[in-house]
Amino acid sequence: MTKKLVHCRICKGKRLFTFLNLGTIPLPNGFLKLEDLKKKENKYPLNTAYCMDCGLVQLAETVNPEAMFKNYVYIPSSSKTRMSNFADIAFTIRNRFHISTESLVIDIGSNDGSLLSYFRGYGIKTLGIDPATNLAKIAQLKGIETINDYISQKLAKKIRSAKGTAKIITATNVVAHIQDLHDLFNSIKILLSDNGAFICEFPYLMDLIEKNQFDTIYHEHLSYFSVKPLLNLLSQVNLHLIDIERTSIDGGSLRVYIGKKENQNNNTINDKIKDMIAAEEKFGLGNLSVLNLFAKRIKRLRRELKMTLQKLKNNGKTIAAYGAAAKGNILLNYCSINNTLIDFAVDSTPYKQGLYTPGSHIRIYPEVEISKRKPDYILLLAWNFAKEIMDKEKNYITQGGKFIIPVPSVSIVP
Ligand code: DWN
Repeated sequence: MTKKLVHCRICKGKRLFTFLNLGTIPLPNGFLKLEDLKKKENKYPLNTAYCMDCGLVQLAETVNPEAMFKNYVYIPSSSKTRMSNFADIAFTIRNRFHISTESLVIDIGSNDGSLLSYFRGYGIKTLGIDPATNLAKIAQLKGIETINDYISQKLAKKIRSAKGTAKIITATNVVAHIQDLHDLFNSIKILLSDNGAFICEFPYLMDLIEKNQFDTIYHEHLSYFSVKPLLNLLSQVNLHLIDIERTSIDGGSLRVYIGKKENQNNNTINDKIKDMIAAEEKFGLGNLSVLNLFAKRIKRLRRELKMTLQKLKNNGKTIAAYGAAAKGNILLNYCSINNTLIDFAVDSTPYKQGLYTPGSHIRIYPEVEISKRKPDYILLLAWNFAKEIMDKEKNYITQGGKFIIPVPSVSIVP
C-alpha cells in the first residue's frame, strides 16, 4: 500500500538518514462515518528522513495520492486567518507584478477556488487545477473554472495550447504534497510566461524543528523544505528565485517567488538567500544531532501531553478538542489520545461535522457545541489558528474555560 523511498526526491542521493518515526497512523483526513467505526482502519507508516547529500527532509514511505486527494474534506474557507492570507497573496501579486485583467492566473491545488476568488474579485482571468472531484465541483459552482486533475507536463501542454501561458501561477501548501518535484517544476516552465512568476507557499522546516511542529509531518506532506535544497531543485530545472519571504501562516512558512529569468535586482536577493542559508546553518539544520534532539523533544512532548490529559480526566474534568485538523489527527494518534480522554471535537468545516476522527474515533460537532456543553478544557488541535479561535471563544474563557496548547510545549491558558 505504501512505496518506499529509494532515493532523495530532489538530488537522487541515497544517503537517507531516518530521524523520526511517528509509527503507523491512519490517513490524517480519513474521517469516519458512524458505520465505519467497527471496521478495520488502514494505517500507514510515518518515517521522516533527511537527505545527507542535499538536505531535503522527506517522508520515507509514500501513500498513493488517489487514496488521499480524490475526495478531500479540507477547505481553506474554514479559517478567516487563512482567507486573509489568500487576500494578502492576491493583493501583493497584483501590485508587484502589475497584473492586468487580460493576464491569466493559474492556481495549482486550487481546492474550492478560495484563493482564485480574490483574483476574480480584481477582474483577472483565472484557472484552477485540483484532483479532488468534490472540491473542483464546488469551485465550478462558484464560477471558478477548474480542471479536475493532477498537474503534469501533459496537462500543462494541453492548457497552454488552449489558453496560452499564465502570467502568474500559485500553489499554496501544494509543493510539499507532490511526489515528482521535477515534473511539477517542468510543468510550471511550460505554463509560465517568460516574464511571469510562480508563487508558492509551504511550511518552513526551520520553524517546524524549532517549534516542535511534529504534527505537520504526515502522509500528505512528502517534502519539508529549507532554502538550500529548494535552490538545488530550482537550478536543476533552470528556474530562478525572484524573492523569498518568511510568513507567519501555519506556524511559519516560506513564500517563494520563482521566475524563468534571473532577477534584475540580483544583489538584494542574493544577500537575502545568503542570510537565510547562514541562519539555517547556524541553527544546525544540516546537523544530525539537531534532528535527533528534535525527535527526543517530540517523544517527551508526547509523554507530557498524555499525562496532562490523563490527570485532568482522573480528576473528573471534561475535555473537548478544537479543530479536527489533519495535523490534529496525527497528534492524537501519535500520542495515543482517543475518545476515552476527549469527550468530543468541534470543527467549523461542514464536511467534517457528524464524522469521527481517524484512529481516535472522537465525534465532530459544529463549534456551537462548546457553548452548549462547556467543557472544562479544550485541547487546541488547530494551534496555528490559536488567536482566531481564542478570540472567537472569548465567552468560554471568561466563564473559566481553559485551552491546552500542545506545541511548541504543552501549556494551559489562560
Ligand atoms: O497542507 C495542508 C493544510 C494547508 O491544510 C493539508 N495537507 C491539509 C490541511 O491541514 P490541516 O487540516 O491541519 O489544516 P488547518 O487549516 O490547520 O486546519 C484547521 C482546522 O480547524 C480546520 O478543520 C478548520 C478548523 N477550524 C475551526 O474549526 N474553527 C479553524 C478555525 C480557524 C476555526 O475558527
